[in-house]
Amino acid sequence: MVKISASVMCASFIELKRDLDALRGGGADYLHVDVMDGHYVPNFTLGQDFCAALASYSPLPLDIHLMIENVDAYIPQFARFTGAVVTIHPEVCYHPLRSLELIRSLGARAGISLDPALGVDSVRHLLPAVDLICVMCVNPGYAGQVLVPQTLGKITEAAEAARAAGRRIEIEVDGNVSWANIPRMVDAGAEVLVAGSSSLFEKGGDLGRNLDRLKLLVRRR
Ligand code: S6P
Ligand code: MG
Repeated sequence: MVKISASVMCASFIELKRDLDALRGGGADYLHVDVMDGHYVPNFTLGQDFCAALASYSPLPLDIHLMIENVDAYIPQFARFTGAVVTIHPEVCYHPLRSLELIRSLGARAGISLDPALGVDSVRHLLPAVDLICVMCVNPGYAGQVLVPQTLGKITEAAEAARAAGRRIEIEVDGNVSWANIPRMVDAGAEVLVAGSSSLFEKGGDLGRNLDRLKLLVRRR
């Protein structure tokens, strides 16, 4: 069953409770939290206090996407949330294996994210320490971008690498997960969809209705 990870940076910050209630009521699987530091990516977003507020209100597990430098210094502040998966960008870590082990040692699941420029081969040796591969279909930093088409093939490659590793590794896609792109992404092997401004939180749409539509769309695949 394909899971929905709702991208909280695309929710209404003013009406956040309303949106969190709709996501819970509608059966979203994760809350995707983008953490950006203005260095690794040219933008700032959500942080550890925001995650703590989410965790204190919503029972949905956090899917924390760290787009930051100096990640080891911050992992303990994010890996402490019950049921969380914490995802890093390996190209910004000196020793990604150590960072992944740190995440797991603190009780969270460990994820690696593949920037559009990063190939699946470059992370193959990390897979024994990985629980989720996040294939980014846009350059990290902003919501509302257009799919980089050559990333679609990487979803299939990542799914094959996960199978070859012989362990349960979830395949997530992040970036321009739109109504039009979802079928291709799921067919390519996506198991977790990060749903943001191009589907679940589309402008003028109703969150509850969009969540129903999303669930129907993935159930049909
Ligand atoms: C991008 C970030 C994503 C966005 C998501 C938004 O750096 O990692 O998680 O929040 O992609 O979705 P959309 O549909 O606007 O691309
Ligand atoms: Mg993200």
